[in-house]
Amino acid sequence: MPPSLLPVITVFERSPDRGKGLARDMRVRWAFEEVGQPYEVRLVSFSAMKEPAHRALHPFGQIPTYEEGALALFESGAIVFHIAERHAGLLPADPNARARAITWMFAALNTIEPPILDLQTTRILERDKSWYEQRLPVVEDRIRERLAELSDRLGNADWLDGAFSAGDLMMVSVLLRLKASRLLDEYPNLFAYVARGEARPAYRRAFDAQLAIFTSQPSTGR
Ligand code: GTB
Repeated sequence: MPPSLLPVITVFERSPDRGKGLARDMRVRWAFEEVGQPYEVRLVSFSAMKEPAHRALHPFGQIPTYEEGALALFESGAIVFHIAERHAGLLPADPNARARAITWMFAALNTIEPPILDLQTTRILERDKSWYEQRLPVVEDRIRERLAELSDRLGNADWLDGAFSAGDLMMVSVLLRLKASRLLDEYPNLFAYVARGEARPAYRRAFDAQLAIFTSQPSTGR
């Protein structure tokens, strides 16, 4: 096949979340949709992800990756940042406001996402441990601490720093993982913030595109 003229991202051939939009290609799709950049997807299986051809793109054998011409990127944060830098719409023109929006991207990935991932790891991998019931509330309280701080900062604002930016895109993407846990419900302004993100037409288009992959596949009986 000739190389694509459009950016190409890799996504799960069969996402374990069954189309709930929780895999990290979702934030990249959303960024493309916000800036109006068409893109293509290449589906990869779990086994193909660990093959040398995919590892040449992604050293850790994961999705998403991004390819455009001679450029290959991995890490959803770096990919969203790249898209936001190359197109108008996700980062403010004012240098200070731009730096603050980028700061929120880092805050989402480095400060808010880690305790949320910790909760998921605990729930999935540690459920059978004797100390699971003691550990779970500790992990949840660590998340609550961060959510309370974020909630205080957001206050009554629609977005974290003025107009919607890549910082909000990343923060909403990270918080969405909490939807199933009900932790988000404890912070009504954060709950509404996430709902505002999900209501954006660009988010809806991205969500529908990833869901279409799941619904177009024959049922595996899972
Ligand atoms: N830091 C990297 C980034 O931000 O891009 C992390 C990339 C990553 O964890 N990718 C995951 C992956 O490829 C998919 S998103 N995993 C396969 C592997 O490591 O072998 C993580 C994910 C997986 C499943 C669900 N789910 O089922 O809900 C949600 C999110």
